[in-house]
Amino acid sequence: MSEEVLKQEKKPIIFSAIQPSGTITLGNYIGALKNWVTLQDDYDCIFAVADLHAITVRQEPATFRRHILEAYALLLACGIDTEKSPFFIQSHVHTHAELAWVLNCYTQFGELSRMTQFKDKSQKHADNVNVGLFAYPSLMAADILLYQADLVPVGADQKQHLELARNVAERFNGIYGNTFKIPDGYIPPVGARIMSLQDPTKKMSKSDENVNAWVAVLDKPEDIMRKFKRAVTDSEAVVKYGENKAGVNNLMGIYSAVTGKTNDEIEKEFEGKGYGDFKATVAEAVIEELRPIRERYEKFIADKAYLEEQYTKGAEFALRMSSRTLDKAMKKVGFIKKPRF
Ligand code: ATP
Ligand code: LTN
Repeated sequence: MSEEVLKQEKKPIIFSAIQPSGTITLGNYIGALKNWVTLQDDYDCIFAVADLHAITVRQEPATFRRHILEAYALLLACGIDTEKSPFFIQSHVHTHAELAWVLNCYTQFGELSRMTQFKDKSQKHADNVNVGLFAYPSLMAADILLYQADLVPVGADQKQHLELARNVAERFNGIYGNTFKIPDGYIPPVGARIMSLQDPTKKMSKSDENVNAWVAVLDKPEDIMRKFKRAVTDSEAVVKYGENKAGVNNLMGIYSAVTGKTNDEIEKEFEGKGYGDFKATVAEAVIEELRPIRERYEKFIADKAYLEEQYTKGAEFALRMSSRTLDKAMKKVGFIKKPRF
């Protein structure tokens, strides 16, 4: 998509990003990626691999490098179409780190201290509670505000960060006049919070040390089947959405997200059937959804030249578009116009 097209059509702008943290789970896929793919038709979407965010926890360099490229290839395999949606690697576009610094100076210590992800992660990584982990939401705000995004599709766990981005943008606009578009969140109606298969009161997370708790997009079919068969449910043996049925609700949510069936339809389909049948059918549906993604992934990851061509094209676009916002914001603060070299 060229900038000219972007200007002419004036569709609302969507920005989203995902961290290259190794495994991309079914939770990430249903909560975020699957929506990105469908939104591409109706919006002007811009996507990124948020590698700068990932160094808030310690990364081993060779593994990190591999994970960034794998995340890029996997997102292409999920259906990001670079003809429609610029797709880049965050660290390739220096405006992100620059605007993040400026926004840091308009973000209060108190408001960052209230971020639940910061509280959780600083407990999990008590030996490395670094300033980056604390300031992570300002970088995320910069990502979004640089592209004047109208909508930001994310899972429910990112809602608080999005709220902070809105507050900081409003504060900046309040001081200097209209500079940033105030973005809205787009939290999917189904699947915003896919839960652990082993403890359905917790979100599905790849950092869970129990590998049966999560399904990775690239898991082999037999592993997916095994994990679903072991999924924790309840002793009622009725496939019905309801209170105290977190395990069944979660499986219904997953099934609904991949098949498009409603809860009523799912309850009818499994009337009189046990959980064994139900779990196997959900697993089959997930396997079929993920099969073509795995196949496309294998093709992309083997073609480093193609990946480089795509992320270079994405970064060129992103730099041009984001520079306009960065220059505008810096001018308002009072910086002297950057010389051209
Ligand atoms: P971790 O659990 O290790 O902290 P994560 O799996 O949440 O990491 P992120 O990169 O933070 O990974 O999330 C990527 C996207 O996936 C975000 O938009 C997030 O909201 C969404 N997401 C993550 N987990 C889930 C889940 N269990 N259900 C729905 N969406 C999710
Ligand atoms: N913080 C997000 C990833 C992320 C993001 C963003 C999402 C980085 N920048 C901008 C939406 C918009 C996460 O951990 N899921």
